[in-house]
Amino acid sequence: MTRGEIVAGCLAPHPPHLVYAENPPQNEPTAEGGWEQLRWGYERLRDSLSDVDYDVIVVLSPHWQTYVGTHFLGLPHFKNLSVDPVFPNLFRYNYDLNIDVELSKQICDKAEKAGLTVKMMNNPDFRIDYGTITTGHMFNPEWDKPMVVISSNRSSDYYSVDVMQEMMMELGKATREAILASGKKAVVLASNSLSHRHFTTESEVPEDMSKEHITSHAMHLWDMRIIEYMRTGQSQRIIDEMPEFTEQAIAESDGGGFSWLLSTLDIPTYPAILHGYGTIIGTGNAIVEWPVYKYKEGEK
Ligand code: 2X7
Ligand code: FE2
Repeated sequence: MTRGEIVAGCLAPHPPHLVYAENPPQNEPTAEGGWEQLRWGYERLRDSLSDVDYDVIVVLSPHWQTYVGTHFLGLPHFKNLSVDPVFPNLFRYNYDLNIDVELSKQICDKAEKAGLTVKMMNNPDFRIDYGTITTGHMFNPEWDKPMVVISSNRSSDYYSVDVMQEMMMELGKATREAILASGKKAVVLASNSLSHRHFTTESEVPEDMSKEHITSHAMHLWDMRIIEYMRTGQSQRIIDEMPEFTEQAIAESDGGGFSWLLSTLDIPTYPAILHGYGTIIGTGNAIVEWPVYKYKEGEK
């Protein structure tokens, strides 16, 4: 069997506002646009990968929160209505999602062998979280590729960011090994914002962009620092500073996706492509691609 490959890795944030502003037929509420900088960023990401061949999308979402180990969606098909618990006025999305159960199981088994606590999620009525769906929609609005969906084990809440990161580095290695052994080509997505301090009230018109800005200068400085590391191939510095970043910027990296992503990519030293940056209710969001396909990962 030919060796599998990770063809690209991306930071692909999931504020439901992005889907709301796109007005797709699957979402019930309608908007007058908004958050264009980020939506154009997703357009550039999709365009950048349009000629890259891959079989499966692997995503880790911080809004599927599991406290005992890491879980994997384990049935071939999920179809239902997903409502954002905080923004039901913006996100009521009818999803129809296919899972690559074979690869999910292979990653789950590798992670278990590495000593992590894992579980396949086989409840057909399980409601898929809005993080998975928003990232899934913005990355691939056609929904024409199967996915592997990985939960966020809340070890940063239960222990600390350092413990979370150690576990996510192991999960990243297991994910990578399973993909290479599978013979499949995968894109890996960490679904998370950067700085995550948000406003506590919503403006009357949610898409009123005159109200949108970062919550504080400190959050801006952290976001720019991390973006600069990504753009200059300094992933190890991100890993080293992750505990401080996560705590001081209240960053959504607390869910583990960012550490997991860098680990699946073997801590890349080449520059990532920044496709867009913008704020959503004050949080910082970057759409970033690590173009592994340019570096012939499969031949390593
Ligand atoms: O889940 C989110 C988020 N991460 C950032 C901003 C707004 C809403 O939802
Ligand atoms: Fe979020």
